[in-house]
Amino acid sequence: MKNVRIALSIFSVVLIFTSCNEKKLTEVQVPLPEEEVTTIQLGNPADIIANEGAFKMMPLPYSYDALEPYIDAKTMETHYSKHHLGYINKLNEIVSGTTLETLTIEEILKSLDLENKTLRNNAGGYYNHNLYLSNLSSKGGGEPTGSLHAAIVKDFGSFSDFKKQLAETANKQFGSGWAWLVTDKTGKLTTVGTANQDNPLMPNIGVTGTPLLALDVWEHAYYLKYQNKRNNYVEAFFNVINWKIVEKRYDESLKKNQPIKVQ
Ligand code: MN3
Repeated sequence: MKNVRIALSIFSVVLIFTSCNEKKLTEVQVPLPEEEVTTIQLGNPADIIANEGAFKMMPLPYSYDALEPYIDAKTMETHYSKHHLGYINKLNEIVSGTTLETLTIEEILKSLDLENKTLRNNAGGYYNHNLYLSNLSSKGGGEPTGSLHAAIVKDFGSFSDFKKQLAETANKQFGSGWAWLVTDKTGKLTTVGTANQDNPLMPNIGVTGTPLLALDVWEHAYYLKYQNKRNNYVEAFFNVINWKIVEKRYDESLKKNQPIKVQ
């Protein structure tokens, strides 16, 4: 028993000694996990070149991130450098060595045989994206001026009624397609929708007119940022419309058709 007591005493002394010699703990800051890196490496639109052929890439008149926050940079990059490039390359393949090579894209579309599905999709895709991409600007939005504004008020009632109508056309387009502002030969404006890569220049698709403004409602145009909320993308689109270009297109169409003067 005595031995046990001695052993316990020695043990206690050792414990006290050990605890006295323990290094004093100091409080340290545990670093928080680093914030997720959100910087995306973007390419340069000027590096995107179509394969040799009759049709070339339209230079993008702004950077991929210019339309943020309304249209995100990654969507713009994929749209221009993958989808648009794909349509041009296929179109060049189709027209290569044929009489179509010498025609403008508008001439190809106006004389299109709808049964020629590959040409229909790729000629449409090329033309539609040129119009859509050139319709946009970081300094866009607001309302048009001049004869286009007067025509919008005359034909829709007001700019806000026009906006509502184009948004409705875009939102009700089932599946992939486009919403358009078009003018007829008299200068009258309407909005129309088309499926897939069809457009109002194609014969016998049920809508006609000279396209002035194109709104891409394929999922690839908005899904990364807006997922299923197409209406939010459509609403955002109005903030980046380059009305100067649309006005110019409208005035040119008036001259070409010598229409009734729009008051
Ligand atoms: Mn598209």
